[in-house]
Amino acid sequence: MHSFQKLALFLRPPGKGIYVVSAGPTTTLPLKVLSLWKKSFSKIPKAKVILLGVPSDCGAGYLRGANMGPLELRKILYQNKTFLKYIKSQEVIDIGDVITIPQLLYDEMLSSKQIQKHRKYLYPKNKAEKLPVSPLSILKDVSKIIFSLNPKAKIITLGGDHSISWPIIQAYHDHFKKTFSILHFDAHTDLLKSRLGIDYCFGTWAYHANDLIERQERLVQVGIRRSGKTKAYWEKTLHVKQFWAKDILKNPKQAQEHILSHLRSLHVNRVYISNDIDGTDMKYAASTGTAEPKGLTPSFISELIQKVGKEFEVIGGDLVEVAPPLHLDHKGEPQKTLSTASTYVISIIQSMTF
Ligand SMILES: [Mn+2]
Repeated sequence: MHSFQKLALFLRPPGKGIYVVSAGPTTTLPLKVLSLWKKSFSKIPKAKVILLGVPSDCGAGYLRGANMGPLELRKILYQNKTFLKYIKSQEVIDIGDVITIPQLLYDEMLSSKQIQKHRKYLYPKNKAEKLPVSPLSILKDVSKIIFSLNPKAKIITLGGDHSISWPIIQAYHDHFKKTFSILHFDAHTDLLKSRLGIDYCFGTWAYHANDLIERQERLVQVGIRRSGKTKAYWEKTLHVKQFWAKDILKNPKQAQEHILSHLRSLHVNRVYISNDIDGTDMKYAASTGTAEPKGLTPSFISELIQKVGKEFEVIGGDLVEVAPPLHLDHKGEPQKTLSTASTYVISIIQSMTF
């Protein structure tokens, strides 16, 4: 099957990726966005940055809602002048959402009989083809298709919970076989090997990514403040590099320099940026599954992303764990979280286009 045919099966219009049976989200994006999407696949070979939504929160903790991230974030982005400039110039194209059956995570969790059942719904005309059915598995294939159509493309993904970073990182690694580091903003380490028997979820993706990039302090975690183990434990046992929030807050400018000089010391030019919104202090972003106080400021994170973009090649990035239905008892939410998150999306796009 041709790449474009596959994309047409794997993707849905922006904000419409959640596979619903009857009632779905009551609001949608402007028709203009949907008509742009129709032409977007043909523009993949020449685009600089490819925006992709993954409305999946099946890999999250017990508070869900990150599956609404791609739709609600785009509502803000498509009103932002800087973002619209990128879209108009076609430097950034929006190829829509990965089709997501909300109860599924990745195909290895399913029996072949069960996979076959889902194929009947997802791909009624192509049900005999061995196509993936779960959001993480589809995302991996979509990433591979994008890299083969355009090896220079940089994918920015709107999550979804943090598990969505794993298939993109894995696809990049498998396709290019090149060394890269990961700049990871988060309140948590996400370094469990497995959680409740699940290998790939919001609490484990970083463990596997760290192994994939061969450790050596190439996984750089920034903003950590809720962990059952110490910084020394993680750094010693898993050879990651961590910058905890409490140390950063003492002198943010100096911390930025320390993080940049660590990245330089790796002698790896390529950086993937994974931005969990809970790395940010909950004052600015409470609409997320595991919001934490005493975190980083949005300006610290945006500035660092931009500085990294000026010095390194940002090969891909994501913004995850934005859960608009959560913590609405916090004043100004979810607007505050969405506006903070949209600033990050634009910073990541800028870092990819310098
Ligand atoms: Mn995370």
